[in-house]
Amino acid sequence: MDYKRVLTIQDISCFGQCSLTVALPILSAAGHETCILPSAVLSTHTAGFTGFTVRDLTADLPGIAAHWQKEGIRFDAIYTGYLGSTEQIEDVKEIFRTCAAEGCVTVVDPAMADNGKLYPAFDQAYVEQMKTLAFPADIILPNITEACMLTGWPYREHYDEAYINGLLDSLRAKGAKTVILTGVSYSEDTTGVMVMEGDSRRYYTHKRYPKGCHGTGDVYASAFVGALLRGRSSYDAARIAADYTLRCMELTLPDPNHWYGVKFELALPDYIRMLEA
Ligand code: PXL
Repeated sequence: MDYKRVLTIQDISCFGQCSLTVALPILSAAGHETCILPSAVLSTHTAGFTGFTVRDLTADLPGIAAHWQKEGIRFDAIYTGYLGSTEQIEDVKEIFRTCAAEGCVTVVDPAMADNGKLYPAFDQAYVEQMKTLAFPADIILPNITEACMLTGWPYREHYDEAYINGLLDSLRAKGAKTVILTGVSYSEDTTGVMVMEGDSRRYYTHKRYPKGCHGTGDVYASAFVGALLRGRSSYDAARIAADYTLRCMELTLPDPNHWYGVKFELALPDYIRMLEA
């Protein structure tokens, strides 16, 4: 099996099962050498907790990148998620330029918003900077809210296929290459992902739970990157990531105390089986 080296840049939420604490184990389970660059350290994630601590690591990024360059360290893929500051995005772009191995795939999850709203730490300046990271990337994985913020397309809670096609056209017009648009639902009991690659658009639809879970965007993106680096097509990787994320939700939803994340560890054996099928 090919042994790929992937760098993932996102925060460490010490408690809460999101960002690096899910990306590292999922990418490792997929069989990849997984290197991390923490964008910030938080006591918990910001969705549902109050009074969390945040240490922004923006000042550390240039030194880390310079050391890697000196050591000749290069990555086959670079995958970004929740970042620590607007200013940090320039450093991340520099890392894309200087630490990419030949044929490196860049994947940006513009993790900044959901349900029509920005996460508490971010503002419009962050959105503007995120556009400069996301549009040149090989693959982006926005949800509908993030895609609207990146394009200026009006956010709607209720929509139809024409609306989603307009949103995808708008992403394409701004320069997006491959787009995995998550959380696209046309009925009460189904949801799915739209995979746009050039002129091709394919929809993978699956069961929808009445209630969502925190952290599933990060679980999804990590499982997608893991499968992609195993040589799967974007559509296949999007499908495997969806099936794995659903399994994580199925194992979590019966436990009302586990509101802050998903029990993704319990489903890792299923994920590995999906990658081997
Ligand atoms: O799951 C996305 C995410 C990552 N990191 C932090 C967050 C969130 C979502 O709220 O707060 C710190």
